Amino acid sequence: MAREKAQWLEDFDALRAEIAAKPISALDRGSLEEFRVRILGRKGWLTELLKELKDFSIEERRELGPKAQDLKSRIDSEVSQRQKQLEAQADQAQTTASGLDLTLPAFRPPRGRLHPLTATIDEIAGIFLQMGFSWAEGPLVETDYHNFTALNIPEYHPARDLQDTFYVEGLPLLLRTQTSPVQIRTMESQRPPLRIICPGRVFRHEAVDATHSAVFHQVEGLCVDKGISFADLKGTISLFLQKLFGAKTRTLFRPTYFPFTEPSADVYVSCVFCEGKGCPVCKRTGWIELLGCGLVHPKVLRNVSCDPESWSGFAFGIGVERVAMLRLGVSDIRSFYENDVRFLRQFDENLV
Ligand code: 2U9
Repeated sequence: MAREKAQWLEDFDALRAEIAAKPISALDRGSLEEFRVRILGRKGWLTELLKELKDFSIEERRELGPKAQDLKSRIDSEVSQRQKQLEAQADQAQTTASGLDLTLPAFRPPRGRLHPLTATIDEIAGIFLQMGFSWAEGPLVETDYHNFTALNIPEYHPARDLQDTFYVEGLPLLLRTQTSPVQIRTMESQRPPLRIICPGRVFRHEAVDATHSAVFHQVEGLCVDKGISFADLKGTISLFLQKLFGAKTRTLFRPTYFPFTEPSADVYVSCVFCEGKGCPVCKRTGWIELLGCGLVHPKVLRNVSCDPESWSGFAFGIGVERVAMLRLGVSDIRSFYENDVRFLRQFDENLV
């Protein structure tokens, strides 16, 4: 046994000497793999030495075991370290050979932006949200009741005519012609006081031209509370228009007729281009018509079980495309829907 131990130690020292003479960190790819198999493989030098330990006495195993294990873990770690180092060197060499320069600055990704109509909706809505209104939404496909009847639009009203409304074939449904049904639905589920704005898409069977589109956008608003008067409506709308077009903007309320409001008004702003002096945009009148509004008709309040003796409210509606066209100097409404990036890119600075 003593001779075997001497033999074991001789082999062990020879292995250590080999590593000392040619460190693992200096081996190339081929000789590293050859070394790994020869030393650590199933029939490898060190593997055999470790296997042989079982034939030694307990004392000898205590003496030789830790020596062999120490050397094995040192070799294991040095081999894998060298493998990683060689792989990294090979990657680097491949990158250099391919001419790829990883130090070059990256391409700047193209920046997205909001569509000018979305940005206009957000701006209009933002002003009302600041005043305490909440954003409400509803379905695009509506019932005749929510779109017309509840809003006091009588059966014979021309807005119901096939020429103005898209009806869903075979169903008692239609594409909403205004966002007012959202207000009706909100009042059906919520008791006043309430202040909501309803931005969204609406549909009208229109002949399309530079100022008309069969699909367009509105922001409508509704405020219902105790003691709401025309003064609240004028104050809210005037402040809104000043925030949208600047503090110098003057407003003009001219009586008109809507079935859902009484009294009703068309609202004009002093021309943003000539400040009211008269120019081609305002057709030399100094005023631009921008929105409609009024006090909610008592019949409409009754339709949503709201007693007009206790509650009153004002409502308004504004066309988003019209505001965007005026502010951005767009002369053809169709440009908003064509998705031509040359058109859309013009508004990078203005809107986002
Ligand atoms: C309820 C009661 C009343 C909404 C209103 C207008 C006046 C109006 C137009 C503006 C330009 C439509 O896009 S447009 O062509 N809208 O003039 N809309 S008052 O009145 C309501 C709404 C809901 C319950």
